[in-house]
Amino acid sequence: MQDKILEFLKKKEEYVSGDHISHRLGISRQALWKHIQELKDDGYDIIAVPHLGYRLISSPDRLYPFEIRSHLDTRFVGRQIHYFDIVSSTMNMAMELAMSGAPEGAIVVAETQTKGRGRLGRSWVSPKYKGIYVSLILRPNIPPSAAPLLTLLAGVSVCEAIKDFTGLDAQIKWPNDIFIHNKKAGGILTELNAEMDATRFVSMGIGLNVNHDKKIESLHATSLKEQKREDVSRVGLLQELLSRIETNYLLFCQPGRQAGWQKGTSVIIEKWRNYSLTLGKRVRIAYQKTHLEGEAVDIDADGGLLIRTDTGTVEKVMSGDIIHCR
Ligand code: BT5
Repeated sequence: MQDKILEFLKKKEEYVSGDHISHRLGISRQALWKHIQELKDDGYDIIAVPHLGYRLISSPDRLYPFEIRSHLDTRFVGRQIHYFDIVSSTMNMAMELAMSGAPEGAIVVAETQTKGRGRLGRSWVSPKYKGIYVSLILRPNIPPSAAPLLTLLAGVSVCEAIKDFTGLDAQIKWPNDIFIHNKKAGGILTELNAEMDATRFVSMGIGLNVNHDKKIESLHATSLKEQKREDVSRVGLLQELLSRIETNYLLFCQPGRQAGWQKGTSVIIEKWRNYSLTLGKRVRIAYQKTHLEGEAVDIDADGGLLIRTDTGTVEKVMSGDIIHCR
């Protein structure tokens, strides 16, 4: 009901009569008044003037499902939204929901996380109302070995959304870091639930520093606000991101086609190369007890990074942390 009331109030920048709203929504004026109080408690600045009605002065920057849904142009991504003011990690929630049958495209979004996580048990700093912390449930028809490609897909989608929505140039440090001007602004965590050769579901987690204004703990990090020198609408950016993910996912999976994902891969990889901060750089990587150093020359069809070492051999790494040497 609150979303319907907001629709009325957002349509006009003037007073809307309470009679009109309650009549159109088929509720009593008292019930309308109660809903308006709830909206005010949620941070909406609404004024009420006798004989004139209600007027929306401003909306809070909150990731409320009805805010995300309004103007969302996707078919299935973000159509089911699980919203939390506070959560341990959106990844845990997404895993639970996926296990109990949540549909493809469902998202878990939170205003803050107490145990936001990165790879290998590392933590993700998630200050309240400042960032985007979201996990998406996907059920792609791909073998588990193709899952790293979804991390690339998420990276491309994040860069596209940032460019479109803010004009900023974001880049991807292989495999999962989003950088702006050589500082980390976001990260991607892909977790999957799979059998031997079939993927049951994937939880695609994305953390983005949006309106952080102070130094982000002691990290070498940045935020979109710091780069843009103004606040960025988290709702608007998230809508753009969900839309980009859906478009890229449909390109990647090409539903209905046998092994369609193999054809879609090249499109995603081509896009990824354009956003790469890593390719062409000299890199060092610790990977399964081996240390490799060389030039990052390309990524291959399954998302692995190809490194040409000083002896001229090309080695492929599938995961790990890389250091850009220069
Ligand atoms: C990542 O891991 O970069 C993936 C982060 C994914 C976070 C999202 S938020 C929504 C969803 N729910 C979750 O619980 N997680 C996902 P990794 O490459 O392992 O990098 C982790 C490292 O990044 C940490 O060890 C810190 O050094 C650094 N870091 C932590 N928080 C940061 C932040 N807010 N901004 C920049 N760097 C950060």
